[in-house]
Amino acid sequence: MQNGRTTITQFIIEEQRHIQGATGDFTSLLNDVVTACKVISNMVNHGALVGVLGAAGTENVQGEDQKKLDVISNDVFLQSNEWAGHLAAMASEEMEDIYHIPSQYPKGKYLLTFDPLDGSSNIDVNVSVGTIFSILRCKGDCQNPTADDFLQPGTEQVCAGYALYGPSSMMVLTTGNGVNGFTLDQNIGEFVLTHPDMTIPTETREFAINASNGRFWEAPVKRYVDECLQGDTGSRDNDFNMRWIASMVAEVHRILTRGGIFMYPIDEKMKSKGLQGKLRLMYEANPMSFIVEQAGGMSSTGRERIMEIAPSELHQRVPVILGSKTEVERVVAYHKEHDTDAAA
Ligand code: AHM
Ligand code: MG
Repeated sequence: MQNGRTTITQFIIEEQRHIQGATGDFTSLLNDVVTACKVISNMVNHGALVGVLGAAGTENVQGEDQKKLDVISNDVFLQSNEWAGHLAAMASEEMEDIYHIPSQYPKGKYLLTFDPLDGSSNIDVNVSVGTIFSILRCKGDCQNPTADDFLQPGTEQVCAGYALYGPSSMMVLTTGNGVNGFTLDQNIGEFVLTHPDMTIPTETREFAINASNGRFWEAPVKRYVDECLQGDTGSRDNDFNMRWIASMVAEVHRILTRGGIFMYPIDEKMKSKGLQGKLRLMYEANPMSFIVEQAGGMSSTGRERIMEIAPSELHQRVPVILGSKTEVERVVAYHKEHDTDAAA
């Protein structure tokens, strides 16, 4: 406790006490993840002062230009989590193959996937970015893990979380028992519980989508957005507000705070390139879906629950529609109607 406040360390240890047979392994792993996020937060905060802005001059496995901070954050995550003996392997947006634990360290029973710096197109313009992570159990040979060991549906996640590096740095976590938010107190270097039991309001009048892709959207998405834009002159009888930060962590955090819907749907342009979506299943869509569902929201591709997708590859992409339940249900219903009509 810090002056009557609960630190994230205390919170995690107290949660562990409710789990029969818990060894402290998971608690300790989560502490290392928290440390990595604190280091990244510190670098993001210092920005140009410590020379971390700008392009790295390299591309990641998705063919996207890497920022210096993408590469640095990835290294921080690897170094913070490789040594303690909790992990069998790691996988990241920034690495094509899984990361094997160096032979000098013991291996453990968990798998960690992460996007070390999501929304990194925002770094140089000083807009919020974040880290997303997901923890799975290694169910195969934990001494010799392969990429196949990671290919578990989102329903198997032990824990998911994100760190948001915004006006204040926050950590939001779920272990399947609700969602809790912590704010980094820079003075003591600890995340402190500030947002217990976060829940997403079921109704909302705010949507988030990159409207520049509008001409490529599928009919159900066009229909939903058109109705929002018509406001109180259309069938929704209500005016809607729109936001697009281009940083999924900030977008999801807003939805956890005041409701809303976030969409990065599949569109014709992606299909023509053979892509299944923009966002990645294992370290973006699944952890965010776990958090959103635990906060009473809903998450879907438009056609299926994201967390039930059986992954076929590490860097698989999926359409993402998540947020307040009634709105996501509406978009899913529009997809269903559209697909049924098309089949008929
Ligand atoms: P990144 O992981 O390469 O940063 O990309 C993911 C980000 C999401 O945070 C955000 O929702 C989306 O990409 C923004 O895409 P766009 O630039 O098309 O608006
Ligand atoms: Mg990302």
